[in-house]
Amino acid sequence: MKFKIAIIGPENAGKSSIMNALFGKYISLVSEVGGTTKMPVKRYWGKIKVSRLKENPIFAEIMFSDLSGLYRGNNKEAVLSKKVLEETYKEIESSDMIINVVDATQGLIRNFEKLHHLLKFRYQKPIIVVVNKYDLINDTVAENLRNRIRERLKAEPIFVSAKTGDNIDVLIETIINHIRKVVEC
Ligand SMILES: Nc1nc2c(ncn2[C@@H]2O[C@H](COP(=O)(O)OP(=O)(O)OP(=O)(O)O)[C@@H](O)[C@H]2O)c(=O)[nH]1
Ligand SMILES: [Mg+2]
Repeated sequence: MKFKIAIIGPENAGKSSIMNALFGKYISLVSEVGGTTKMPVKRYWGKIKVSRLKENPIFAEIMFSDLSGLYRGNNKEAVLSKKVLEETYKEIESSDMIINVVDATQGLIRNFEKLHHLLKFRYQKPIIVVVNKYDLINDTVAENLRNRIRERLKAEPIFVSAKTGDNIDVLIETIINHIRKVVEC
């Protein structure tokens, strides 16, 4: 079975950097300028065994899709061209799971709070919340952000740094556990 994971988040949050960290190689263009990723960058990651039955093994073939930043800060104006926006939404809709990336230096953005709820409740998408750029914030800011995400999104965030590689192993483990849970139920 195929299993597609979409990486969403605001412009410049480090979505492509996370994609590259997950693959351990430079797949998706990274730059300090917002709006770098245009069309979805889709790659096959690998397969994992999702059924424990020896006589009937089932494998999930995992694809990641790194998407364009949907918003710039709290700006509600569309920052994408119609074609890019359509492709981005198509990817989100057809995905089996979402990674919602929060930029640690920006905090939780209202637009993404709404999108998170829409995807979770209307589209029934399992979502992993990742706070990136962990290396740029101190413990107090991290604790406040963790509490805010728990309260607003009812989710337990994973703090990572795509730049230093900090906690990317935890993210990979969480992704795999989530896939097993989604597939098994
Ligand atoms: N300090 C730090 N910088 C990071 C981290 N992750 C990404 N960056 C930097 O943040 C900037 C944006 O990174 P990208 O990976 O291109 O971000 P993106 O979300 O894909 O951006 P768009 O495609 O433009 O929406 C780059 O300058 C990265 O080097 C991180 O964990 N820590
Ligand atoms: Mg990008």
